[in-house]
Amino acid sequence: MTITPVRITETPEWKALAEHQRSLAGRHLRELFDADPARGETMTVDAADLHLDYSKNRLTPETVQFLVAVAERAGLRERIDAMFAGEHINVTEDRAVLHVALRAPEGTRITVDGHDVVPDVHGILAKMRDFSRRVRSGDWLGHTGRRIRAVVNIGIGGSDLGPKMAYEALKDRTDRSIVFRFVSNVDGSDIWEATCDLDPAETLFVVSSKTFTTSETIANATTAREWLLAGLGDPAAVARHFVAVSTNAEKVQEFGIDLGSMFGFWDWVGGRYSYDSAIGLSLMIAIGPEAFGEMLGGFRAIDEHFRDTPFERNLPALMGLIGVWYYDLWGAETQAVLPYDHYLSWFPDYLQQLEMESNGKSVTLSGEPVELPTGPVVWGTPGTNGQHAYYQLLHQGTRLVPADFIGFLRPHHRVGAHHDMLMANFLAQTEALAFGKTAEEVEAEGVPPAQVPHRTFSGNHPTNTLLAPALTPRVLGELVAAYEHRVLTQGVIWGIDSFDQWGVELGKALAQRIVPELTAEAAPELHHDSSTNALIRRYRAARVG
Ligand code: G6Q
Repeated sequence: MTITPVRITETPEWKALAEHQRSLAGRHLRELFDADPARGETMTVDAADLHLDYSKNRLTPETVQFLVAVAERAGLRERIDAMFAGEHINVTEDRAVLHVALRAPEGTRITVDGHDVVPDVHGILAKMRDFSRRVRSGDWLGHTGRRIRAVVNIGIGGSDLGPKMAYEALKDRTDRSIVFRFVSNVDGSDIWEATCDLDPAETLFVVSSKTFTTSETIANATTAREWLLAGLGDPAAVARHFVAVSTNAEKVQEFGIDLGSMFGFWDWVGGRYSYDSAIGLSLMIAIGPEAFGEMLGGFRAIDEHFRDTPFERNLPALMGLIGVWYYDLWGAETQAVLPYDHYLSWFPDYLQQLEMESNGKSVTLSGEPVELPTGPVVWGTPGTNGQHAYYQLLHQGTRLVPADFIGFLRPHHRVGAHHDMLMANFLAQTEALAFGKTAEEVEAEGVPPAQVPHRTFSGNHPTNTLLAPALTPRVLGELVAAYEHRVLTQGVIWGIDSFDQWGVELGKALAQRIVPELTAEAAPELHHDSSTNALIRRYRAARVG
């Protein structure tokens, strides 16, 4: 498929948006709220269980019209339709992009190159459900007849961050009689820590790798197999203690895992868009098939909202467009994501990959340099910890940092008054960021004049507030889908391929070349730059062989 991206900055829609931005540049959020006291109620949008309040942003209803015009001009509607139709919108890899098919209900028809993929999706889901139930109920036993008490997911990048984030997010729904661990790093400390207190007779490894060639994952899986065999002593044990999630049956078999224990998926699922595929197998074992199904329902609700709702009221599209507004017209370089739920501690890391690997691109679909700054640096940690660490910069620093605040009406646990305190902080922060505290207000408090500048808060710091009833499996699915579609929205405006990741290749290739240079008996001839050569020599001199 050839997609010729629109040179968006040359369009009248973009020029009108830029002109409009100049007219708003000097206006403070205080003025915008004074001018329209209802904006806190009107500048909101609901999608399934998600409520987005975008009123504390440097924009007016007119801004939304300008942004929507840009989205339409960039072809967002057509690209959404092409994605749902299974067209090869991942142009550089010539692949369909169909994570939406992973949550399509049975009976829907979504074709890729003429083949309906929905029955395949449901076939694998049924196999996952059956296996998860067997492990959870104790029907699936280890080689020596013992129950499985530990599940270790081995994967990296998209085959790790999604299941790990979702496992943490839904921890209160997990089966506490089984320990879950996630190993990704090729640093041996990771697999060591994950296995050092486990009993091989009760441990199940889920090797998750789309390609089954990723060196970190294969190294960790090989070490795990050695650990298992050292403990159980019988190669036949692998069949009860290893399952694979992959698209590469040949490599899975080569590793020694029976195809009956392989859970497949497809090349039209990108790694960072894959945890609702079989890559979520360890998550399904943890939370159970019913909760996993609820989560898929949440994804689906936002997919349908994104596909069917006009952009003015389309939550993921608006989030995407508001991001473009700040990164490209106000010079913001980062995006903070600040969840006020302890269980979402891995959510910013997960989004980091989703957004930065997808939209960290500098050429367009047709290979031209991009016209605008693309994906921001995404970062964050759960509140309120951040408040006592880096929020100082958000309140009084010199940088513009748009922030998404994510909160929930109901807590997981009734632990004293904690939830009220948490949510009071959540609400106070966006209020303080938007409205600040003027020098006059500070003076009126009797603060000595020399201290007034230090204790003044300029305000005018933009935030989105995302509120949902509670962090349930369904709501997690909704949240993730909203961010997935935010990414597509921005990628379309920038005219880039949000679904490839060529940027990770160079480092991988160089590492392959360097491994033998570190391990060779005789000092190898080195042909790197002088810095890399010297560092290799230093490592070799101290290497523990
Ligand atoms: C994600 C990327 C990348 C990938 C890992 C693991 O979109 O493609 O993070 O998920 O490199 O790849 P495998 O699943 O093939 O091991």
